[in-house]
Amino acid sequence: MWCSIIAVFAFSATILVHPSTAFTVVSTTSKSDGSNELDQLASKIEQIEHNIQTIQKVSENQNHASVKSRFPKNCKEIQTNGNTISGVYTVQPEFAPKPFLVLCNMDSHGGGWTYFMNRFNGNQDFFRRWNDYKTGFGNLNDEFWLGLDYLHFLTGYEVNELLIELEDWDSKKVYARYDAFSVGNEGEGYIMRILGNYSGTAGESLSYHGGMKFTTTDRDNDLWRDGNCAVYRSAGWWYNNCVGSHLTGKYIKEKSSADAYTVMFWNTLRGAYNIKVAKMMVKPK
Ligand SMILES: [Ca+2]
Repeated sequence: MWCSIIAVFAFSATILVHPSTAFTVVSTTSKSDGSNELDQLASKIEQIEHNIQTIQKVSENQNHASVKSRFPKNCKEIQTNGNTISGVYTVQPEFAPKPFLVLCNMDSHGGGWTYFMNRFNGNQDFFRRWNDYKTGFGNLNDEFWLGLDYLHFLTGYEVNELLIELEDWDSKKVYARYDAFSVGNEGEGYIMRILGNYSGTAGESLSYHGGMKFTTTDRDNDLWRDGNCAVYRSAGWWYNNCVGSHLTGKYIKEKSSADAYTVMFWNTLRGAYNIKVAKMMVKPK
């Protein structure tokens, strides 16, 4: 207890030398001459907490001010700038700390879509842990998951639309479009905090996952009390209790009769049976 208070005080002393911020001075010397010592300590701690909050705000503002990127924010801006060829580009959303590569779809539904998942051949194993889903995996020229941090930077500060393109093993191609989509940050469990109205030909199979946090085998954020849906269904997803669609599910390279809810499926397309292609993309409204 005392050690921790002393440590906080030491931090406050560091804060006080910051030249550009006006903090209330907090003495680091302690007195032992009265019954109000605890009150004084409480008051000092309160002031220190205020100072810490102030410096965090200053730091945030400085970070935001410094993110003036020369890169487009997303594929829509790339398209607006005159690039109409689908492919890999560099983007930097407004609050992203650094630029990163994305795959842009400039052809479907007006173009300007930024992929965050592309699956069509089973080359990537999607049965992965939290950190892989956070940072991304795969290859932008092949199968990939862009990463939840990037998805948050793309959708967390302006509402996007979501486009899902699917194909089953009879070469039937369908799509699902949602007119609003936003994903929270890691501290929020990458919650799918907004999922708007559906339109399309695939049928509505995602709303069951709206409002859910992301779950992996090593991070159980689902609503299933007795277990972890990621362990049970062998992937990472915005599991509820557990699945209404499962586009990160196991890839089976042939038309299969398997019905184990572990495969890549979209319920209103082929029930819980495996499909061949799944692409997920976002674009600011
Ligand atoms: Ca659970």
